[in-house]
Amino acid sequence: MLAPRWTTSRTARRLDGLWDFAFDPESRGVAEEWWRDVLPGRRPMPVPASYNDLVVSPDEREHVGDVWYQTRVVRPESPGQRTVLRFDAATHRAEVWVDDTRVGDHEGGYTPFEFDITALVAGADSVRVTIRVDNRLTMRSIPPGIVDTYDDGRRRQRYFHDFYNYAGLCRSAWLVSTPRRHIADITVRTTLETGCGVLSYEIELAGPVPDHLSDAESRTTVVLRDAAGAPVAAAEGTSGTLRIEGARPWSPESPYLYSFEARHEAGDEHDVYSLPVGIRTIRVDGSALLLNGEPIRLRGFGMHEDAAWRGKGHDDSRMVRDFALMRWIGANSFRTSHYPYAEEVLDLADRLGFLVIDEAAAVGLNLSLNAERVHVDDTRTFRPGAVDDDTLRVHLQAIRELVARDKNHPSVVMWSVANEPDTTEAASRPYFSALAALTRELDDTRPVGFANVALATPERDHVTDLFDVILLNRYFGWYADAGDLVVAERNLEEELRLWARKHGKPIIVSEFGADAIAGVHSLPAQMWSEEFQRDLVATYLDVFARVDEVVGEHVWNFADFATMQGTNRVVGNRKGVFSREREPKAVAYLLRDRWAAKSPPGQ
Ligand code: BDP
Repeated sequence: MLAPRWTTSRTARRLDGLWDFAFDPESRGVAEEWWRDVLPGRRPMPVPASYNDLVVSPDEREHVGDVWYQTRVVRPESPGQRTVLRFDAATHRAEVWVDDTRVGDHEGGYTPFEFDITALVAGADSVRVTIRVDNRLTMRSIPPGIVDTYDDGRRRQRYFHDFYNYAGLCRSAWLVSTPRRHIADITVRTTLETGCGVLSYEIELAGPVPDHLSDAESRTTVVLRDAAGAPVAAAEGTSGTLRIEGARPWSPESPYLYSFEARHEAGDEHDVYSLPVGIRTIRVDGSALLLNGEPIRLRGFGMHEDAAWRGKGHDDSRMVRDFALMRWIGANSFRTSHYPYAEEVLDLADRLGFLVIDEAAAVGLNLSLNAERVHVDDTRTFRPGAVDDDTLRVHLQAIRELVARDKNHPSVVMWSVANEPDTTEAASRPYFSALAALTRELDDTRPVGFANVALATPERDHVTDLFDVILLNRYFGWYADAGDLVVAERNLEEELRLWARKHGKPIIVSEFGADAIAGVHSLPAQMWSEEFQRDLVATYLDVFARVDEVVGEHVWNFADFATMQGTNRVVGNRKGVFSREREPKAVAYLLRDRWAAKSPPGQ
């Protein structure tokens, strides 16, 4: 799915700003057809932003169910073109109307969706756009959750993951116009042969072919330009291969981007779309991970889209600060834990040379892990009524949408299909076989993995052999061996060596860390202090340096973040190397000492 871009044939207008907004605590909006008029009790709400921290009533913050957004959109400048209404995300599902017409719906809170509204905007100066956004998580959503309804009708949302269920229109909305016959999708794949970059492409066209058009009058051409805009290769046709002699490969040291320009001409009409492209390869060889044929080591973080007030609302300022801090500390990589991030984040990762593990929003497929927090009588996860074939269908669709959106980003070097599922259950195997098979079918150029939970040790796990890399989330010294770094060090090393022996695949420790309240100090180091967090991270890095199969270290987490309230969280999760305000804790200086010397020059 192509990101909205202005080109000579297209416009892409952000509809961001203050929209009208209303809570619908009694779920009356659909029956009362709220899309037909101004929203009852409307109030202003910014887009993009999560609404939760912008309200002051606890009931509204913890609202479970529908909210409604509405705005008026002036019709596009270019009549006669195709007009598309697009949402970069609506968390977690949405239904959309233009004036009185329902245009469609979408499931899943972190991937884009769009509707062709050409017929609805023709002839009108402006239209009313209304969107119902539902934040409920159920056993049929990704991520899963449970909604309880009390006798008085109040609802409570429970979920199995450790970040706050921020909701709403957290990313941009767009009005896009394109020619009717248009470029609907582009897929590029790159390889490197000695001294030569090879780029294969496929272009999907859609829309009506103008009347009486001969084949000769309809043509598709592509040009690859270097960073200075000079053409370096060209071809004709909707699919083909470009060879680029002396190509500059994309890497963290040199994130060189070409521009792939596709042009389709159909009689008098033409459509142009331009895509940044990095030429690189990524593959697993034994227990090594190779970028452009050379072993690469990932240094960085699991992260969250999270900040005060905006919640998960995309914010270029926060994003730029986050990347600046990652560069300062010497990181070259991050995981989009635990959902696809705004595509702007991947665009910037492409430009700055970060290696991204791109994760589907399948976090919390594990009913036993949080049993004390989210009680369920039967803690088996993979069974009818819990995570079952219906959940799998939603999960597979989430992966289709993830790959469709992100397949062309050079920064994306790996897919993660889930975080901490209960793979100790034999019943998880068919479920994970289906995920691995689909992901490979959609994209055979990137390794596929999932983040393994501590309880699914090499002896107990049922699925790791289905994947290319081993991603491990480990908390020795914190949830296990609490406070004892001597024992933690031993247990960590022993387990890593077991994984290495059993599978002979690259290992990325995709989470490790400790909570530290910024400003709390202790000597000798004790849990929750900045010193303990620093010492625990140092211990892990020492172990990783001794185990050859470890090719990646992602500290949990980049910054403190909001979670559900509870006795094990002190106003959120405090495992950030940076505070929620993005200021460094002591561990940040340790990481900078260990990492920055290894990071690319100029970063
Ligand atoms: C892991 C989860 C992550 C949590 C982290 C923690 O993958 O989402 O935030 O532990 O407990 O289980 O801090």
